[in-house]
Amino acid sequence: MRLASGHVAIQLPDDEMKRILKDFEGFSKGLVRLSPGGWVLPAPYTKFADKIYNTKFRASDVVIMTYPKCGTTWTQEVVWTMRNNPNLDHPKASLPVNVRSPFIDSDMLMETGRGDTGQPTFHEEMLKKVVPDADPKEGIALQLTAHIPDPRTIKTHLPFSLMTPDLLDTAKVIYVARNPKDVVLSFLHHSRLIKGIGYIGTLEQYVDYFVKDELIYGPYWEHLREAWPRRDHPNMHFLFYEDMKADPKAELRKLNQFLGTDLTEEQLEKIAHYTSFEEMKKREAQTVLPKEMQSHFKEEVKKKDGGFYRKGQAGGWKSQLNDMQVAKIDIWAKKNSLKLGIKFKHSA
Ligand code: PPS
Repeated sequence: MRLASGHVAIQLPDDEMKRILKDFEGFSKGLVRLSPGGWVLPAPYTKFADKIYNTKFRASDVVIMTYPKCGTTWTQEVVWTMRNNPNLDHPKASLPVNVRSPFIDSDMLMETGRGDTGQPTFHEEMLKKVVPDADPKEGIALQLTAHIPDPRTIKTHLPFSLMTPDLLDTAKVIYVARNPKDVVLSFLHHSRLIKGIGYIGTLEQYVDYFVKDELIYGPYWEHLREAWPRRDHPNMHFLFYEDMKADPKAELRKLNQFLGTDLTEEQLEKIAHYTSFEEMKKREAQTVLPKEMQSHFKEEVKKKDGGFYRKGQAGGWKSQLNDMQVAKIDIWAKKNSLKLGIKFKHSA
């Protein structure tokens, strides 16, 4: 199938899908691989791809673009708060992050994870509140994106090539990158927690999926390769998770300039505290894992390994990956990071 972006989407062959389904129980609707780029995405992506690609962005939009688990939600909360809630008194601040700041490509994931009861899902209910006459089949996230008031803060895990080519000339983009060794552990946890992914394999196998570019939204390095050369574009802000972790206030100051929000030092100080790992974790049950979504995640994984906010560390991989896993990622990372000229903190 040819997409508006010019990519061709092909269903993964049966034998490959069979192998993947043994480890990822949630991908029952299949996966597609796009050419060029090798992007791996849930098969329902093809239903929404052209609508996402043809989305009209506005000058007041901020798009937060990341490979999964690189600090998207943190950045969404920081940016939404800076632009909409600078004095921390907004009445809707405890709504789910993805309702205030829609995840434009998430319809394919909701499709994949859609449940068992036949009742309207939590997201469908949320959509009805914002857009009463919307038809959820046309895309919940897409319609939320179209209807939330300006200024919009939009999340995507898609790379530049799957978004409209004039994105950067129209809207502001914040690209967030994170050390792949922490990403793999965070993504592993997420893949076990969320039933729509339903990963039941080992860490060892998951590292293999990662370095073979078989996880959704990958290849990881290709995602970065499309963003890194654009880092000096005036509408682009390139952010490292590790820098936010080391000095959130300094990164918020840079964002204040980039966004033109003109916040005071005191406001930035309060927002840095409000968006710290500990504070965001306290709001987890409202903003990312509301009880209405309980059927979408595995309670036993949450109890054992943590919820959406797992550890929130930079370099946490050092106590969790063994030498063999580190070596596999190093070989793969060295080849790619040298080519790109990008360096991550906490790499060794
Ligand atoms: S997703 O599902 O792809 O949108 O996930 P994403 O939000 O990109 O990444 C989730 C990881 O970011 C951590 N996180 C934070 N770290 C530090 N400070 C704050 N405030 C914060 N908020 C989220 C979150 O805990 C996930 O990382 P891990 O390593 O799994 O803890």
